[in-house]
Amino acid sequence: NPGAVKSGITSVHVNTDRTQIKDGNLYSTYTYDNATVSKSADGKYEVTPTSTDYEFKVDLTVPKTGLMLVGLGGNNGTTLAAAVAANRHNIKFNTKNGEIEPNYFGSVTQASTIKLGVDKDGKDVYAPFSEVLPMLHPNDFVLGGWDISSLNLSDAMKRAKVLEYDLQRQVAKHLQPITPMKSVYYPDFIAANQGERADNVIEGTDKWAHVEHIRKDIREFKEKNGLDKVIVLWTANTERYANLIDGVNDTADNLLKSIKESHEEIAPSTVFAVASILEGVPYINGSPQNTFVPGCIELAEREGAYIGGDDFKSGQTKLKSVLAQFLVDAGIKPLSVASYNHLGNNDGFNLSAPQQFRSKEISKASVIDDMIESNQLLYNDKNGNSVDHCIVIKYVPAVGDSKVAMDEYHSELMLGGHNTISIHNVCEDSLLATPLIIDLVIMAEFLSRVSYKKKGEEGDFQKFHSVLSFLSYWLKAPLTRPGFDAVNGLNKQRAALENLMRALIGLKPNNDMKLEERCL
Ligand code: NAI
Ligand code: DG6
Repeated sequence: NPGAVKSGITSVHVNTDRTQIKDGNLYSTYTYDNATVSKSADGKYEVTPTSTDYEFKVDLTVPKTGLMLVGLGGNNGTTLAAAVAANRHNIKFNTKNGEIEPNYFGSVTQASTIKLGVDKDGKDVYAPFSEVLPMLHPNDFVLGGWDISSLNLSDAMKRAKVLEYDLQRQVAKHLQPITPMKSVYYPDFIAANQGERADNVIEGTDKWAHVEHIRKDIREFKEKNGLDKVIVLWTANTERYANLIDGVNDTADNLLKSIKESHEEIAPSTVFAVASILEGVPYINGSPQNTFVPGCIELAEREGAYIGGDDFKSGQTKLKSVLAQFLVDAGIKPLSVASYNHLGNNDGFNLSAPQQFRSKEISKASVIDDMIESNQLLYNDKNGNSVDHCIVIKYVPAVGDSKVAMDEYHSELMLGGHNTISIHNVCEDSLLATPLIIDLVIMAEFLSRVSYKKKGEEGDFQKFHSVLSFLSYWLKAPLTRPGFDAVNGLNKQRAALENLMRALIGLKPNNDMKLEERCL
């Protein structure tokens, strides 16, 4: 059957002549329907439907993949290591509420479903996200990485104070043998209060030597573990923004030159990004700083390497990217969004310094920009075209990893009325963020196995653009291909992912018109 996606590979089998399996690859044809629109001065819309035929190719072989975390010994790094150990070894643990079985709740790829279609009675049928096409499983991650703190992962997990004691006790033996490699530390980029844990740093001040050092670490890790692929992900402290300076970090060549001159505006995270790009390894930024200066994006494009960022979208901002979208799409006009946070983990300690807070403030604030722009009936020159958006983060050690987020959405209703929504959200920070790391890695690896060509065009299949904006769902300030705007709304981000998966197995975009019910 030419439409067989599974072939013993996944449990989803599509009966279609739009797909074909050949030489370990799944080929599909897909018609991308859209419309180009122009708006005339008198407010009329001229809409022209467009259709482009694509061919997609998915390499069905899931490679043995290494995940190298920068910030391995932090709260997210150790929580990820413990979650993988618990799931891999099926470690059950006791809490005051009884026994808990390990799982990956909070991960889209591991714990959510995709609608495939309807059954014979018109009822929706869903399949696990991970069953649509062959994907990496987190239990198979080969984990390693770097930290400026030398603690082994078992002791680092205890320091993080995230996990239940009985779980810590049982996973300790799996984490204890893992010790982070020495890392790049330029004290000026993270809060001064982090200095006390920096006992595991690469010597010297030659930044190009640091790039070479990290490249060697990646190569050796790959070789030692017999890996087909490596993905590097930054989950280290939030850095301050690097100043964007013409001639320093504006182009790929200038960036490389500046690293060779050990310029002071080259951040550790950019050293890691450049090392990964030069090794052809995908690099994902889970923090808000501007690692991807223009020269770094250009370098990734030039080398054909994948990058994704910025800043995990875990709790408060994820909710904002649903709620603000809902309000604007409902024709209700948010006038102000005031977002307060307090947290007591090391991330909060680092963010208590003004420059690091500023990086976070920028990424948290950008999330409603595209929603405002989508509705000119609510936002315009006459009635006001901005939202008072206020971000506050305070360090309160007592609450530890249980970040408290309080949000107030104050909106304008019909005839001068007002609606105020107040939200109090306690996010167990690292337990929310860690599944995002899992998804980002699994999807980055998956996307790197997809290629396409426009139907009828000569030449080989091409890879997606270097900036993997399909990852936006998990990121607060999605990095986009230069010249394109970010999509922040969570539902749109999710729809893009689902529809891509569907396209690859020969299905059209999701359709919720429910004509089975509504037409006789
Ligand atoms: P953490 O402070 O517990 O861990 C960060 C780790 O990075 C520490 O172990 C630190 O020693 C290490 N580190 C700092 N500079 C380094 C360098 N140059 N090289 C290698 N290691 C370095 O922080 P956590 O909670 O794990 O968060 C990590 C990052 O993820 C932070 O930037 C945070 O803002 C970001 N983030 C976290 C979210 C969450 O919900 N936990 C959500 C969104 C973003
Ligand atoms: C305080 O805001 C600490 C941050 O690192 C957040 O925990 C993180 O950025 C997650 O933010 P959000 O807004 O997605 O919950």
